[in-house]
Amino acid sequence: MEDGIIIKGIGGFYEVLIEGQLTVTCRLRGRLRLEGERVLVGDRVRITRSGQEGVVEEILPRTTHLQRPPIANVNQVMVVMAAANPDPDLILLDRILVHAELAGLEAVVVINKVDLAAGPASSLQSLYNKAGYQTVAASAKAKVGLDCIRDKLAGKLTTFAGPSGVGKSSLINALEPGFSLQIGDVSAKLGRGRHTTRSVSLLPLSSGGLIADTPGFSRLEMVNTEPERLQDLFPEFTAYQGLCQFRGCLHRHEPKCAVKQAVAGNSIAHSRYENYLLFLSEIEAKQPY
Ligand SMILES: Nc1nc2c(ncn2[C@@H]2O[C@H](COP(=O)(O)OP(=O)(O)O)[C@@H](O)[C@H]2O)c(=O)[nH]1
Ligand SMILES: [Mg+2]
Ligand SMILES: [Zn+2]
Repeated sequence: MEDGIIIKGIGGFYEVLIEGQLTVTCRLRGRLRLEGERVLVGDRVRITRSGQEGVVEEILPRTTHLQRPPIANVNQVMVVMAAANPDPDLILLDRILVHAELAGLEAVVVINKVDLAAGPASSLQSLYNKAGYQTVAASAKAKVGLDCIRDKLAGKLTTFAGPSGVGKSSLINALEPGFSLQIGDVSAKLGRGRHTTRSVSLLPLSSGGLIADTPGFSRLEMVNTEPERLQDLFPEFTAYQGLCQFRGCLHRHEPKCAVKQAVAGNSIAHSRYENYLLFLSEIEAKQPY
């Protein structure tokens, strides 16, 4: 038997990548079909094969399971914002990062279109470096930062996220000759129907790593978590854990709050703190009492 990873599924057939380069078209062993086992793109599987055709004998345990789009074993998200055109949406960026933290994914913040606005790109980079995230300044157009992105993709299964128009498809296309994701306004070019029926597949990079060809976290409601746990999803807050006067401090109106002091002293970015307060109120509004 050989180990592989499912990169595409169409009508009962699965494309399985083995050794990172060879693709084998597989059916499911009847037993798996009967058990109604749902196979996802990203699943690690054990196959038997003759030549280019094979049979999936076993689905290995999943480490993660992304719901929308459905992908197994994603371990990283690249959150893309543009330095300009469109202007960066820090509320959405922080919201995606909170989802990534809760899902246990590594996150990389990519600031694309650095060719349009180098200054704003570098301020965003330092803001997110300070918050504890890896960042890349990139330009799909000027071919900047692509080696750095390839390095961070190697050995991982990555989903891209971010608003439309920031250059996600352009960046993915620029990474590898042969990739050809649609650039520009997809809903205008294809119409809604066709866009929504498309299934997700994984693109293997010759430099190593797999990329989901549709953005992860497509509908972002605030995560379901306890108000007290939201602070754990802001990595730069953890240094102040236990330093506030009140045990169970939510860092809002409480006096002698170490987090608020850190914000006043610019050790925590104001925008990150403001977004923390926003998400906290959203989570509280969802509580059943
Ligand atoms: N100036 C500039 N424009 C870019 C860059 N990357 C993408 N674009 C343009 O931004 C628009 C949206 O790109 P697209 O890849 O479709 O964005 P997506 O919606 O995030 O997938 C297109 O017109 C691209 O040509 C870049 O690095 N610099
Ligand atoms: Mg796109
Ligand atoms: Zn506090």
